[in-house]
Amino acid sequence: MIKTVYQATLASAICLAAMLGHSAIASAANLQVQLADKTGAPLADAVVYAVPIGAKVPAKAPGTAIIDQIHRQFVPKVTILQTGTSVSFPNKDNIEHDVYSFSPAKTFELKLYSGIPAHPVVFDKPGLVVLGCNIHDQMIAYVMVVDTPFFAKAGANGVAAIEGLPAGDYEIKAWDYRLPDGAAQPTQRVTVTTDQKLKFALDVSAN
Ligand SMILES: [Cu+2]
Repeated sequence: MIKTVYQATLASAICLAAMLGHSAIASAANLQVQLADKTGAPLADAVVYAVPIGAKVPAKAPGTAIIDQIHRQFVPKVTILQTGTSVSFPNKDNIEHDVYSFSPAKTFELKLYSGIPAHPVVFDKPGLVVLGCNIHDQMIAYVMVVDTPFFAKAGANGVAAIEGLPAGDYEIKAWDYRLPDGAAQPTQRVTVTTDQKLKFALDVSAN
């Protein structure tokens, strides 16, 4: 008798899990993207983003991000964020730094400063923004500004995971700072219904 009740409970628990699993799949999926060069070596810090085709990008309040200056380097070197995001640039060194960009997507300069600037910089247009410091030539950072909340950056293993994608069609676009200037942006079209994996082999050799 006890065993029968246990089995019935187990069966309904499995059924419930299946139902929950099904609804989770119907509402959102995860896309795991492997980013590598043409030899198959992983591209750490490569970025990827998903642009819905024939569907509106869900509204999202503009977020915030931080790009530090530590030991005369921008940290992180690569940032991907959604249009409208405010970025602060804390200087954690005991020397002054400057932050400038000549990129059309965001042209600005934070003149030599210490500490944290009073106002963050709002990245209000999509595109690639390249940052420098006019004192330290080796300081360089990249900000990829995208018109979608669905994006990710690869870890050391070259894997980037875009989470919570509603089912639908997407253009998946990849970018890596090692790509030659003006290179066509690698793009793949996918139909997302459930969790899936994708690979990009980027031709960074010409750089
Ligand atoms: Cu500097």
